Amino acid sequence: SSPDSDSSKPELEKAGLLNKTKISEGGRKLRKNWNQSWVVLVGNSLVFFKDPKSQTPSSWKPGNSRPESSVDLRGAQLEFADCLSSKKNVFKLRTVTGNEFLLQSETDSLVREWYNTIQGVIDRLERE
Ligand code: I3P
Repeated sequence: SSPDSDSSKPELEKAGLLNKTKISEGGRKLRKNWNQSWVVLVGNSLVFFKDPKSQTPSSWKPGNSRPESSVDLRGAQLEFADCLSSKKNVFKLRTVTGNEFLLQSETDSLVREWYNTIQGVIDRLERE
């Protein structure tokens, strides 16, 4: 292992439940399909898992659950986007590849925390 193996170990920044829908794929608009997602911010990525509560108790165990998808935050853009939904507390995440996601929760403070934490990672990656 390298001397800097500590700094190369992805850091878990945040994890929790958010409502999520993908609205574009490579710049092409998609039909919304809101679902609750278990969201994990680790290293340079935002990783989405299916909502554990929507699965049978035996099928979901931490660590043996495969991500549904994963987003590289390098060069990504965030903006609050209440105008893009009838829901409140919505923000949009756009990747360099032109994929766009809306993320939302009924809890204002939780959404602000997620927004700020993700923006912090985007800013860190820009400085690297
Ligand atoms: C969509 C669904 C979404 C809604 C979307 C509707 O209808 O109601 O929840 O987005 O609004 O088109 P359908 O189920 O028939 O696809 P919001 O909840 O974010 O408002 P939109 O078309 O104005 O984006």
